[in-house]
Amino acid sequence: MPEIAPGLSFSLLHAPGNLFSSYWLSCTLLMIAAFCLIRTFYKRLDKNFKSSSQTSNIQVGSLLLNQIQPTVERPAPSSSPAKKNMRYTKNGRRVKAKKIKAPSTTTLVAPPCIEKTLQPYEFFLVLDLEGTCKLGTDFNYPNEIIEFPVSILHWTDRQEDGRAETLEVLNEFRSFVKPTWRPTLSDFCTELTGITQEQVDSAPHFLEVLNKLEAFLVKNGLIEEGTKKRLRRFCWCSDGPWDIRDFFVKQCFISQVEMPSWIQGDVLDVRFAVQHWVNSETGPHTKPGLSKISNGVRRPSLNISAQLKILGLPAFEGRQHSGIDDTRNIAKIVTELARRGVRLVPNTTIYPGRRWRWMGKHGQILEDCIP
Ligand SMILES: *[C@@H]1O[C@H](CO)[C@@H](O)[C@H](O)[C@H]1NC(C)=O
Ligand SMILES: CC(=O)N[C@H]1CO[C@H](CO)[C@@H](O)[C@@H]1O
Repeated sequence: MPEIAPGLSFSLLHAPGNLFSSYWLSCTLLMIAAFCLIRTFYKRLDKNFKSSSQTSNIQVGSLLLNQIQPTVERPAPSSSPAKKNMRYTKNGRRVKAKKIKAPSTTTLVAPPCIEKTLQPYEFFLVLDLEGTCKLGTDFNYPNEIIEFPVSILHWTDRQEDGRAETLEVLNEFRSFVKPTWRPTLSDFCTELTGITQEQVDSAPHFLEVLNKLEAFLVKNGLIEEGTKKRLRRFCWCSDGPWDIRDFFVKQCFISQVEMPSWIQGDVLDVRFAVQHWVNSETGPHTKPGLSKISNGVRRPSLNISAQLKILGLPAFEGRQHSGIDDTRNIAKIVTELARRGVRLVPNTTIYPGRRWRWMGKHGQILEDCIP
């Protein structure tokens, strides 16, 4: 039969009533119906597959995010508390930071930040000076430096583009210093700092300590021998602004020496940086440490112990107000800030020419003007 080949329209038009044609018509109709059914079925299947593959993509994405995060060892700046807890436990740290509440507006869809922070400085010189003091005196007193510790921190993973996150102690310097104006320590001072009269009596004077420190910086490749110019980009760090801004500037006046160029410049007040980090994590309305007004600037009052605690680090190691122990604990705080992706740059201006009322001529201390 030649009618077979032309198909449906031919048989409908030309073969009504014909038994054979009606057989083919039913067959064709059945086939069309079957085709339509199969097509609809596959369309549904395809739709389901597409939508399910989309959700599985999301799951894979978040799984990947969770898997990447701990191995990268650095939280996204606005990461969720869940991610943070995971990191702390992985690093075996106490999960103290639970106290820092993430703002309620934090969304879970924060993009993963796996890039290390750009760190413009190569080295960090942490120092925590101890000075003579009397009960009831403040930072306006002519304090003389009695302990001078410095801890050098350097990056172990700084890339060529300046990105880094891991700091390590490179070297330490420590010397006691013999005071000249008031060579006898008060009981209060010894109790506070743990520094004994014998320790300062047998210590070199400030100028000699400066020379030793200079030699130490030369040995570590930070300054040039002779010219004393900076060879590397380093930043001085201290807990609060007092060490260099007050103690060091006063001591230079008393010892009648110019402030060395290698210690001039802005410094990183670690306490201020920690407070800044806390505010950025919790929002500006929750301040764990009350701010104090100092020199017209709002300064946080978080002591070293409180900073360690808020960063989820182990408790203070050593003796509080011992210069070297304070320095080592501050170094840990700086290291932790770096690990958390804080850009470590100076945040405090130092004026080498700062003067106090008791400063007379040629390093003379005017006793009548001491507060
Ligand atoms: C540090 O601050 C905390 C809380 O503000 C306080 O309890 C503690 O006594 C302080 N420690 C020192 C050594 O001043
Ligand atoms: C002098 C200086 O560098 N100050 C900076 C201290 O840190 C705050 C907060 O990061 C900056 O805004 C200041 O410019």
